[in-house]
Amino acid sequence: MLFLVSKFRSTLEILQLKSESQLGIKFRGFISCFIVSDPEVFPGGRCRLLLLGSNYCGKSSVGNTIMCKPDVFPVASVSSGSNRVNVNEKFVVDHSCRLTVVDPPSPNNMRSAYGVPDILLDLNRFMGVLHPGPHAVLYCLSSARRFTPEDAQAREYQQVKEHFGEDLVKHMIIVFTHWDRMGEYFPTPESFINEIQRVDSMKALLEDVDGRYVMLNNKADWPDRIQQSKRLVAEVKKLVEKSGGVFRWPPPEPEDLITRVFFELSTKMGSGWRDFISFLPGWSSRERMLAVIDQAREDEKTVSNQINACLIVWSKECPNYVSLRNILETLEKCNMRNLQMVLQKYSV
Ligand SMILES: Nc1nc2c(ncn2[C@@H]2O[C@H](COP(=O)(O)OP(=O)(O)OP(=O)(O)O)[C@@H](O)[C@H]2O)c(=O)[nH]1
Ligand SMILES: [Mg+2]
Repeated sequence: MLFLVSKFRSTLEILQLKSESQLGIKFRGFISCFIVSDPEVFPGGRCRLLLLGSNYCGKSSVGNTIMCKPDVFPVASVSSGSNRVNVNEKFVVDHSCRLTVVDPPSPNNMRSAYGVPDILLDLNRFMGVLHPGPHAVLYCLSSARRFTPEDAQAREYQQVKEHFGEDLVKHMIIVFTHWDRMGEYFPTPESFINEIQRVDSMKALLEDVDGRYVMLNNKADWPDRIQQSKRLVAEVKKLVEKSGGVFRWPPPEPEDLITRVFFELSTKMGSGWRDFISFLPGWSSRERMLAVIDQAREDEKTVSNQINACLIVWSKECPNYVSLRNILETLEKCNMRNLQMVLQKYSV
């Protein structure tokens, strides 16, 4: 019976999965959904993880280990690295929860693939999949590479940190891959950690994350990899308990700014406002969005008040989508150039 209930709930959740257009992204990976159970493990029985790290350090392999399954994420070959963001969501029996994992290419690969000036710009679009934010950011480092201050791994870590801000490290666990290769040189993980801490950048990195790290051997046999995965997810759980939440990205806007922006929108927007409300990202379903508009039209006499009422419901229901950037993008979609220009002054 319990099984059926969870299956039914999961089906509803599948129906509620936001469409591509709502998320404003194109999945290049694939999403598969299974049954949700044991909501005690993570709130809602879901755990969202973001993999980050340098080119070819083992991110996708870590993704497979966490999912307890081969080929969930494509592992790079010597000649071809990944240059696209892969997303996978599935119920993992071994963890009794549904895992959503985003596996992007390294910042350097993204730059060459997309040619964007901001190397991490593209990743921002994918953060919506992890809404309302990842429970943990698994920063992967290959333990088999040299650790020097000039090393690309240390440099890219700094870039990522600068991009996402200090809050990121509070939700970060360092995952050292290729532990099978280092085992013969270091009898214990601690001895390895002691050694790499002699490099200042590594010492600083481990201090940043409050000493949270795990060693992974992605070449082990599957029973072993499943055990490693369980240890990793247990670390994530500990982190969530300690940090008390998720890493919110984009960071919430200051409340007064949003109040002023809402005021501008509701007083200056005329016809076409319903399109604008419908294009705002984050609505759980089209039906829900239409119901909010209908309710506002019933309750409020003026268009200005109707817009304001919808915006308030939106900000309550979709707090992680409330950003000036999302509002400007929605105005762009609705061809509301004048209002876009009015609001540009807030995006200093
Ligand atoms: N020996 C060993 N090899 C590993 C381990 N983890 C990953 N590899 C190998 O390292 C190579 C790169 O692994 P990927 O998982 O594709 O690395 P990636 O970071 O996703 O690569 P990009 O997406 O191209 O940046 C592959 O040949 C893997 O088989 C590990 O723990 N031990
Ligand atoms: Mg990869």
